Amino acid sequence: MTTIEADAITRERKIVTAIPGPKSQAMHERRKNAVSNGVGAALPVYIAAAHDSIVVDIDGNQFIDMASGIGVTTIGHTDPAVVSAVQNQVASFTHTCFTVTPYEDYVRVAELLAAHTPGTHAKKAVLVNSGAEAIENAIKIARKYTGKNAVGVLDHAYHGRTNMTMAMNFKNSPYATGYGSLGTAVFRAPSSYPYWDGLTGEEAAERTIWYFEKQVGVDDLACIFAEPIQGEGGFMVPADGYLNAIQAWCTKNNVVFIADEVQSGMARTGAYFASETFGLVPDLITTAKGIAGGMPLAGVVGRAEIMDASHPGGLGGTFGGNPVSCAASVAVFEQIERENLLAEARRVEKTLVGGLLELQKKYPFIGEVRGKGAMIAIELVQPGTKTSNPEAVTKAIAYAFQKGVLLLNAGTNYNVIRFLPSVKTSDALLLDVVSVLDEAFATI
Ligand code: PLZ
Repeated sequence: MTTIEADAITRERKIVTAIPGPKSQAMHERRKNAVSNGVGAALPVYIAAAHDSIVVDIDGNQFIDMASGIGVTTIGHTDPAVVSAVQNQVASFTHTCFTVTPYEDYVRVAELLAAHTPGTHAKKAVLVNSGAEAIENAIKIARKYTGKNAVGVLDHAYHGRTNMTMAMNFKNSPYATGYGSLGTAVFRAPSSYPYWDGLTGEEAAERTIWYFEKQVGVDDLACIFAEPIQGEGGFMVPADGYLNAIQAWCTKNNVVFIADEVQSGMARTGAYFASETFGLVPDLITTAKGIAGGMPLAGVVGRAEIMDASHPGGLGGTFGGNPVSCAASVAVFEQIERENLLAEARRVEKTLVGGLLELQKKYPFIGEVRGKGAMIAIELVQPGTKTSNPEAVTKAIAYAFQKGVLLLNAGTNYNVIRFLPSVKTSDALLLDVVSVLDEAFATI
């Protein structure tokens, strides 16, 4: 293994070999003999080190990271406070299982989640290992509380790859194809996609509610999941009032309103949770990704009476709320306050959206620039239409990769380029990314 110290990494992209370089190519060959073909490889350069917004591969190439491991390293790679919290905790103890012999940092993370999610009501939390596991638990919690079974989800949603969450994703392919029978009692309704449907929030909510009323009915519907800003679906910001109307309908009908903030949460959108930016107070929030600075941690947090409907022993697991992950998470919360990172996310939005709107004037295939904070996307279309242009997305991402920028696609039609930088990415690096995209688009 190559070791590179964080302070040896300069704040720039730097390409010194072909991409992927010879060492990465050799590693990829080795991988093919050892790692399941089912595991994807979007940008196959093998990583040696990372700091802030720069990732270094084993060939010595430096990339500006607009992916952040799919929106995880929100406060930057190897943040010194996170590194030292993890190092101290590893040296102290790494595991006891919280349901056997507990420890303070699990409790501290639950307190911090309660304090930083919308609403002043009493809240409680459970910690688990992954976003999908948080969703699975939120379903159990909502079913137990309401005594009802059905789960409502929205078009373009992504909730995970476990048995139940596979059934909740909008796209069957690639997530569920051939994997057998899916979790049951999942019902799907159209969402709010202003660029496509042109509906007001009120109109879109009326349509969503009509679907749930007709397909399920409030007597059977336990909960509705909504990503406040959809992640894999393409960063659609719903029309004003849409989510609020759904939430109000849920409250009236004893349906648990669950905000899946796995991708949109933890300072990403300029608030701790994106729900806050819409004036939403979800009954439950599922959280993961950015919550622990890259350490695996996820959770469900919400109304105490809903969380407490579960009997002792009904929730939990061996690794849930691992002490090292919890120590990292406490450090992330502290860094957000200390370094004023909610404001930094809003700065990222200003710089990135400003740059992308300039590109939109030049390139007629940029249909829409959208998002909040450091969760920004552009939807690419055939000029003069709203027809998806996945070829342009693929080309631009491949070009940027060659030049030292890591970008991910999104969108049901793979029609979106998304930007998920660390909120601490400098304006200079963000504008450099925009200039690389400018070059990329010029070739299309
Ligand atoms: N809910 C809203 O964004 C994870 C993974 C996509 P896990 N999305 C990124 C991929 O290609 O693997 C996600 C999400 C939302 C749930 C999940 C699932 O979280 O931690 O990946 O299980």
